[in-house]
Amino acid sequence: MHRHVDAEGTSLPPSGKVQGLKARAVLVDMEEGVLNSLLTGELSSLFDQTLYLTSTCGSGSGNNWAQGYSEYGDTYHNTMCDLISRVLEPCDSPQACLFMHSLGGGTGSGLGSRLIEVLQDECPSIARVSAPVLPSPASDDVVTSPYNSVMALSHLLDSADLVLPFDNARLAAITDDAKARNRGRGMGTRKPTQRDREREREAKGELFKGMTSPEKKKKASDAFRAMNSVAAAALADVTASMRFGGELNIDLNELAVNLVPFRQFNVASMGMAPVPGGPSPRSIPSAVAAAFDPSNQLVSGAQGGLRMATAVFGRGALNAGSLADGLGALSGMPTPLWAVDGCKVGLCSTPPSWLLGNRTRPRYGILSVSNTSATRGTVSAIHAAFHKLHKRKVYLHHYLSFIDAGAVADAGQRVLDLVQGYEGLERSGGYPQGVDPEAAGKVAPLIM
Ligand SMILES: Nc1nc2c(ncn2[C@@H]2O[C@H](COP(=O)(O)OP(=O)(O)OP(=O)(O)O)[C@@H](O)[C@H]2O)c(=O)[nH]1
Ligand SMILES: [Mg+2]
Repeated sequence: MHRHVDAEGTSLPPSGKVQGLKARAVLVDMEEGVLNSLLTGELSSLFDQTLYLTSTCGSGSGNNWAQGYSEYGDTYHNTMCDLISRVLEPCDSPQACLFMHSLGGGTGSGLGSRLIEVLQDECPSIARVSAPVLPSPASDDVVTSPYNSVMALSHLLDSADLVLPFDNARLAAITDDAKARNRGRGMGTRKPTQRDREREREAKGELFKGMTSPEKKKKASDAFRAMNSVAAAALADVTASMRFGGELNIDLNELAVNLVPFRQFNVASMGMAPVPGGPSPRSIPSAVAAAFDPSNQLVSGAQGGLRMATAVFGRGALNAGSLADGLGALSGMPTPLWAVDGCKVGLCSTPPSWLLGNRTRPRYGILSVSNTSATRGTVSAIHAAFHKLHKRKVYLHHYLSFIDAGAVADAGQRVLDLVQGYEGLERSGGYPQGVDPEAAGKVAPLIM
């Protein structure tokens, strides 16, 4: 994930004392100002100042997936290939790439989808793990986000090996809870504050009403900063065994194999305990149980459903035995017979870092990753928002400047097929269409 470098940024051999680190990362945004702020901001020394892609006209993709995917995707195809080879060639054994992008706008969703496909074409053996941010109706300022989300998701279903989404609604709820907790107890008895009123308005989707543009920007960037720290903490857990030692290592490519029993169901949901700003669990079993609890999930409605595959990452002061005790929490979830033993366990000896909003560094932390049919709820909400616009052809003409109407309709159908695929899985007890449970050996009883 990093290169060892000296003070001048020149690469050093991977063994030996670490003097400095450069992320093996490529930064992409079609708005030049956004990239400049990263390359000159607090974290600038972490990035290679030559591994980036931006547009020379610098105006973004206009919140239009199709512009990002088609126009910028075509224009910058060769540049993307070049960046991929420059970042991967110096690696001894590259295994996986992690893509962090939003699905609501035009660049992260459109050019992001295209970049994953370029990697798939150029280096098919490298696992592609996407960690997209799903828009939340309450705080989203992009009216076309339902189109962008469906277009991007339909591509990720085919091009990513594993999709680990973050739902902005969940990230906002977690950071709001942390703030309320920090303000102290007695929430029920005190007068509502300005922030409480804002949360109420957020819930009704009115947060930005009546605000001027700079006010909106400031509000959104403060909120995003806190929400991004939750997403960063989860990704730090997922990648912990690539950066620190521990008893049981899980690489991203292994995760992508273990969590996807059927190619068409490649979306998994994460949960953490503690969440940033949340209470520290009292014991390891309670931490494992909390990591599967709805209040600690990073995607809405991800609990319940049929559990097809699970990974549990433990970090800090715990060992395989203490973690195994906690895994009893899984036994309450409906599971097809073939998935009963399907829990991948990772153990990293370094505890999670000091989380934003926590007074003390947790001694240990758990991250759960579950591939369950409950993802149906999230996917179906994305499809419903898309369908509301698409059936009336609202905003469609913007997309038709870059792609044809059939591509939009096909993407909607692809996402709807996924929803129906989950329903079929639940009906059959864990066998997708095309797999006959009788022929596969036994009818699958559910373990409840
Ligand atoms: N969690 C989180 N969500 C964000 C952040 N910035 C934007 N979003 C969400 O992402 C969506 C908009 O995507 P952006 O990333 O702003 O758009 P973009 O990919 O730059 O695309 P264009 O601006 O159209 O070129 C909306 O749903 C926002 O709510 C952020 O820093 N954190
Ligand atoms: Mg942008």
